[in-house]
Amino acid sequence: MNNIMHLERPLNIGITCYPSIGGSGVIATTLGIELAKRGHDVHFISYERPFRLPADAERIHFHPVSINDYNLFKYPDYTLPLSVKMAEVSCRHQLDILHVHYAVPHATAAILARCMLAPGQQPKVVTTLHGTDTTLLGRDPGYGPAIFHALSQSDAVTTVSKYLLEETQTVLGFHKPMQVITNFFEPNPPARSRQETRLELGIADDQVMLLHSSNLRPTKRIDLLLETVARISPRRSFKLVILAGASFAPFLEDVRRLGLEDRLVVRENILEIEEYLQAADIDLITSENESFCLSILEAMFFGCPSVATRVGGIPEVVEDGVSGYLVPFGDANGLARAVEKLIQDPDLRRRLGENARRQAQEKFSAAGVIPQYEHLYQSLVEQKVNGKRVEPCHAINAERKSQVYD
Ligand code: GMT
Repeated sequence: MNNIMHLERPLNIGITCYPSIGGSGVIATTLGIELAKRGHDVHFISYERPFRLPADAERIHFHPVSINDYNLFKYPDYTLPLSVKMAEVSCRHQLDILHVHYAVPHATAAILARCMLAPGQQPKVVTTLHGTDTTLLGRDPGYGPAIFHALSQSDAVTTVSKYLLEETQTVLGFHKPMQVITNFFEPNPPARSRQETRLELGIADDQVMLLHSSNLRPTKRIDLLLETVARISPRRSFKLVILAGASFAPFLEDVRRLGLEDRLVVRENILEIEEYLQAADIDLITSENESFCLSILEAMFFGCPSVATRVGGIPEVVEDGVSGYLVPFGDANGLARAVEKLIQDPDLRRRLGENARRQAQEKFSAAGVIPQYEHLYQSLVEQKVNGKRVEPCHAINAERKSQVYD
């Protein structure tokens, strides 16, 4: 047990996130791993084990939520079994904090779970907003009011960028205090060398490796990515490696239409991203919107400058002209020219890459960000001890403990 700064005792922390490939799940998983390293007990509650969660880490526990597909339900329900599991885990493991990542449906389930518990058993609920839970679902009349309610009932709300905090105020009209705690990254040492990875990818010594890493969702605008790459010359000077968190098949027709077959290498569902990050020369992101863009940060840690669209929270991560280049969204020519500039000038690439690495370490390292969450948890636990809030509860209480199972 080490490193627990300013905390009187290690905490019992529940974390719920999407276990599939995506930035919010990656952040939640890394946060849990880092908290466990610092001596806290961390309980992940989700329908599957998060994909980057190690099987054997000390003080990390996983509680699966099982979902029954009853005939009466046209659509299987996840929110209720999730809330029951959250309440059970809270009760059995005396959770101090239930930290949910991505509001829908996790924040609503957490509020419901808290209501099922007796006052002394209720964990403090922390909701971290990641992006489309505000920017997309927050605008949907079928979700907006439920998100607003869950945020209002949370004991603390954090956002991953200043941009997302302001969007949450604008889109949801939510004006209670929120705190920006940015995303962070903690790279693992790559298991093989840069040369070995480039060899595997078929990238020649005199070729520049462009990297795009994402879950390929519509907001990532893979159409603009391919349009951009088709405009880069000379063609032989580069290859684009796509680390795809979903099937790339829907984009193959575009690849053929643009004649990019020999410029592209795609790898799907890669877990050891560090091997690829260290081999990359330029990160290329063409998103229509991002609240932060974790994949840019991951590349920055490996001294890789970015060319990206100037949208959402990206300018809080990339400093234009210092650690990369930002281009207005939709401008495929502008994006291609910025990439060409970096391809042609290895010294510039190195300089911007070093700035990127330095800024990533200074602003977005786990060592700097995790204590911000710990301080938040601690202030909430102190409130709990001082008994500031009392809520009705009861469905899951000490008498029902015998029914609790994991
Ligand atoms: O909102 C999403 O599309 C899901 C989410 C994810 O899990 O990939 O992405 C968001 O959260 C990331 C982690 O905080 C941010 O780095 C991404 O910018 C953000 N995506 C959007 O806002 C579109």
